[in-house]
Amino acid sequence: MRNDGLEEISWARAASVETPRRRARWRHVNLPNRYRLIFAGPVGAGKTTAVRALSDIPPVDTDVPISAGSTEFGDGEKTTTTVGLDYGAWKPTPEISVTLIGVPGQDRFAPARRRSSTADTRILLWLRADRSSLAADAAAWIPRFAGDGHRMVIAVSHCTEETLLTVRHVLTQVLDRYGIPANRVHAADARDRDSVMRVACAALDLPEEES
Ligand SMILES: Nc1nc2c(ncn2[C@@H]2O[C@H](COP(=O)(O)OP(=O)(O)OP(=O)(O)O)[C@@H](O)[C@H]2O)c(=O)[nH]1
Ligand SMILES: [Mg+2]
Repeated sequence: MRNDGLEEISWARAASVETPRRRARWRHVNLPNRYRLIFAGPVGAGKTTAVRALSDIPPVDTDVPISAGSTEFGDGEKTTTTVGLDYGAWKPTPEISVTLIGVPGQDRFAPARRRSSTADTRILLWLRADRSSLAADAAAWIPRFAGDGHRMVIAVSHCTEETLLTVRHVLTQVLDRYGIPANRVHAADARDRDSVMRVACAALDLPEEES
């Protein structure tokens, strides 16, 4: 139960049962119907790809060819990098609008990153399971959202469900440091809409009373 006496109900659960009574309950608890979902994380983690996969509209991106060639970031498939913001929009239900904002991974484009602590903001931190810098990347990025750890879900690309336990183990120390539960870390393929939707729903479904 919420401490204000209202029954806690997640929008995801409410949306999955499309009955008028459930919708009335969703309105009753007055959850936000507009969200901003920030896609953050290191270069090549999959932020731009994920925004493209999830957006209902043709997304706006600010990608440019990687000047030194994709091998600069150890990924033969990646030929561009984001210098400004990615921008998309997603409506998980008719009542809810989510603005999707991808930020640049490269530090030299850091001025384009946004910090926000508004109640309607959720953060999807993208990491890569196949990077030896996995824990260091998490340690570098989580504090950039200091005070917003409760609004964050971690999506790990290049990660199978089988390797997820190993990834959570590798991240244990840094997660503990910032009080982020291990079950907030999910495997996700940024190229796959359903996969991105699952982690986006997990982020929107974080308990309201913590926000
Ligand atoms: N094999 C595999 N490839 C993936 C997966 N997720 C993303 N990718 C690929 O990884 C690359 C990610 O590139 P981007 O989406 O540009 O990465 P970004 O995080 O926006 O990078 P910057 O904008 O440079 O910070 C793309 O080539 C994707 O196709 C995954 O789960 N498995
Ligand atoms: Mg990008």
